[in-house]
Amino acid sequence: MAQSERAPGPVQASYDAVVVGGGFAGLFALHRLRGLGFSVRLYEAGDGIGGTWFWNRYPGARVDIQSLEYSYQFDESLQQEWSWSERYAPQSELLDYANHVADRFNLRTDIQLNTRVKSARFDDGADVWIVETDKGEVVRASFVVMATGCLSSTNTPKFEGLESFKGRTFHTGRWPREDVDFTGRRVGVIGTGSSAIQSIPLIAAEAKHLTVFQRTANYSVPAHNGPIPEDIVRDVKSRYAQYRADNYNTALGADWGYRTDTAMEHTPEERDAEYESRWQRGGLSFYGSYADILSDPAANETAAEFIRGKIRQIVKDPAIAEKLCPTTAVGCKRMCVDTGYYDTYNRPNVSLVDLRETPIVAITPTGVRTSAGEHELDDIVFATGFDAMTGPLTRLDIRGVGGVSLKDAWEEGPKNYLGVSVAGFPNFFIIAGPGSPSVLSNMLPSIEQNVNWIAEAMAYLRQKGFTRMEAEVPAQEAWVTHVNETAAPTILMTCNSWYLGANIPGKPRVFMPYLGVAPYIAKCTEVVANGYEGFALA
Ligand code: NA7
Repeated sequence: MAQSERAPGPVQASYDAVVVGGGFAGLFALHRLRGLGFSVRLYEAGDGIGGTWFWNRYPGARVDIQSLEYSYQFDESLQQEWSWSERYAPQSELLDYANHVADRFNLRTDIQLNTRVKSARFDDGADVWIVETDKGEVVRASFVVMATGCLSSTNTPKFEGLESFKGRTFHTGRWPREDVDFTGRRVGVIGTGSSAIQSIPLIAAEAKHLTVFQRTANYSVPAHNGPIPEDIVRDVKSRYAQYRADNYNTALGADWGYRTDTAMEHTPEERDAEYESRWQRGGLSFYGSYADILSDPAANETAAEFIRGKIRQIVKDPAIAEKLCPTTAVGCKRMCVDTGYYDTYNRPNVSLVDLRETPIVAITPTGVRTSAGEHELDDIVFATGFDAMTGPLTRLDIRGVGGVSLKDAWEEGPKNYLGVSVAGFPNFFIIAGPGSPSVLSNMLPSIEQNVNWIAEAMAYLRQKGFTRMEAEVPAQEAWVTHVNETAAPTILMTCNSWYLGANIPGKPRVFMPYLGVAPYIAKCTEVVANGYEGFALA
């Protein structure tokens, strides 16, 4: 019998909710649901909590949103008392923060580490889920809450000869816990997304030689990272609740000083002055520069050309600078935030291979062979990203009404209502799922909004004596259409991004996140005000 058809063993425990994943989403879901009196079991595959910040330990890994914003807001004393050492906290500090939160709110008693949820099947007669783990445990839960993250299913392209390589290999998203020493080694980094852009300067500083294999050049803006000035900390903390509320009321959910005027109503000099101020400010505030930056290709091109100008100034070899200049629209792929990325190409021990000119033919026992020849390497770092958004969900065997698997239901792309609920999968909720702002926003506040919404829905069901809640098909279809129609007129549709699933061969090309934090929250609020409009409650 195929594994997916095998009946799970006897049920060993029952909970109100099983939460899958112990990153920031899972931790808050556990806390919030427990606070409402629900019994909860949280399963985490890793041997520690922290999710993204547990797995992504590569050199230079840090958040690309300011830490004062990329942090929980649910507890005023937590946000007042915690202090960040840097404007963009490094991975280790984010992991410390996750562990601090787990201890502070006594979460560990309900967290089971080293346990991967394998399958979840809905028992239609009883309105419960039967959840099975890789440790052979079988538990019953009224609700399943997926906190599996957007970028947790790593992607290692199936290069010919991959297994034959005799040196060390790493994936940025599964970095070893112990320090990796690149001293004296010839290292290859494949990929130039955010993980590569953060790690390349540090690997280059250590390695004998670094070869970067670039398929698509990316836009990166300097982080200008460092300690957060005391007056800024004091100011934000003096009005934290309002600051958070103001950010929720924006398009992308972060404090990026959004202008409401358009780029094209200004002269080139005025635009460049604006972009220069964003460049000096650092980080992703570039997104806020003009209202039409993501919608008008001509406006977008002015920002693109500004950044290309910076690359040409920083990188001394004009041929290398040209290869590093992106040709896609700014923001079509998430912009990167770096410390010394472009300048790294001025080092004598760094070379750049443009895979558009000379594609990878194979990985060999001793390196990477492109159409131009062999690059001998001791180590290969795959900074090749993730099967984003849907991968972490569809790789589990999740079966709803009638035994239909989520993988099959989403064969043509993710379909859900508000990002949180899937028709045919009652009492099954997704945090930061496709169809929600998630990766097109500041993840942590978006996670908190989703968790609060789900927790309140569960409390509502309990209060009303309902045992079942699921998205109705027409509401789901309308939402999927709306998500796509919102992205359609923007530049977000114009490149091969992971937002579109285009980085994974064979994945349907569907725009997954929802563009617009403020309208999303308004819609979620409206749905509740109308008695969970679009949901079937029974
Ligand atoms: P990304 O942003 O998905 O970057 C992956 C990189 O790997 C990107 O440059 C890809 O090029 C490259 N890639 C993927 N497959 C291949 C193959 N087959 N050959 C050559 N190059 C390849 O992942 P990251 O981990 O850097 O960042 C993920 C997010 O984390 C980021 O957006 C931030 O939100 C934080 P491509 O662009 O597809 O041509």
